[in-house]
Amino acid sequence: MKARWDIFCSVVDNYGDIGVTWRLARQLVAEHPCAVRLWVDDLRAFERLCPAIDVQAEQQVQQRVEVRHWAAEWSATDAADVVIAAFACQLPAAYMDAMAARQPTPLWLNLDYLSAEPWVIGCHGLPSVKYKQVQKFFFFPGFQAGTGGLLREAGLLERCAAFQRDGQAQSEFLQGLGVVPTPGARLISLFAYENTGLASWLDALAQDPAPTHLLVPEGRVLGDVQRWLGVEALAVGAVQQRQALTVQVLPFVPQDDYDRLLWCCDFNGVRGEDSFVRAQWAGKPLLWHIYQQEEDIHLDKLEAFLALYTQGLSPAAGQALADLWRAWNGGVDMAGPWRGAQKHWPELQQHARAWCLEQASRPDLAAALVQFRGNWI
Ligand code: TRH
Repeated sequence: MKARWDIFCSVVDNYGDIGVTWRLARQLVAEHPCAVRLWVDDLRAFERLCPAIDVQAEQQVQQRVEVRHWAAEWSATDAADVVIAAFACQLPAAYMDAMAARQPTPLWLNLDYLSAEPWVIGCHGLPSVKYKQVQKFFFFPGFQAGTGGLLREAGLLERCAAFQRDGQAQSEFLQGLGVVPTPGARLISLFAYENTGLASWLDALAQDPAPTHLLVPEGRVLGDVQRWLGVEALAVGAVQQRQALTVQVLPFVPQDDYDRLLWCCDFNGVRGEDSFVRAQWAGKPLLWHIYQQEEDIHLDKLEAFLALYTQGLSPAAGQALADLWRAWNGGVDMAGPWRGAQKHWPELQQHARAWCLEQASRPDLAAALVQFRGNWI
């Protein structure tokens, strides 16, 4: 019999919360004997990643996942076998009572934010708070053994490799987005938050002898792009050229298409949590714009990831990559660090592939969750 899972997602900011939970829900139903209800408080944010969502529906099925609107007014419902509170969201009080009343007691997990910090290994799987007799556990995604791993669907790397080998499939996909890259141009995607360092990077790309086609999905960085171009507005589909740099605005596409975009590009600027992981699965060099947190604690996370990721790179290439990422996240001049990274490009490319394969050799997060439950029972 299928185990019943409830995943609760409160959309706090941006698309990471829904991006991660939607991906997890789909994978659990596709690859494990699980029936999943995904409770989401903001269906409009969800719609951006999954245009089939009916934002008015209290209840609907999408890709075999039962999607429930998590309304402010909670209607009584029974508790599932496994309950996931994503990113420490607060469950409805009545649902917590339903959990406590249920026999057998459900497994209650907090799916935490992704971090490469070493303490994560020691905290993954530990008991957290208790509600009546229901114990909550920490579940930490991560990059190392002893963590919950990363979301990675079955066959993902194979699909990516097949697409990357198929020039025609890539051209057709890009054409579908209105993109016809200049022959020989380096293709870069850019998904980022506002960034004061952007102008210096775009200057460097424009002045580079090699052409670049920069694809910018609609979103927060667009204002900075617009200012650099000196234009009033930038609508989806807009194409602007400055010297060697072509800039094109893309629509926000469904999650699976966003993967294809990352797979097509030579270099991907990503942000937050989920796009950051997807860019790693693309096996291409990447630039991470980390989600800013109070008191700059995100910088510790950045350094922790860099410490792991640069292992296996030569000291010079590791330094160049770290300089680039630090400049980007500091919002400072990118021209020098960008040119510095260019000198190590073949090594950075090879390393991105090796990192991807190394990460893929670990159990994926959905499998780890199912395993955790198996051990708990
Ligand atoms: O949107 P984000 O900035 O989300 C953030 C982070 O997760 C951050 O850690 C968290 O604290 C904060 O939200 C609340 O970045 P992220 O995580 O990459 O999520 C973006 C999602 O949007 C991801 O699932 C990919 C998806 N996406 C598309 O589906 N289509 C697109 O065209 C693009 C650009 C993104």
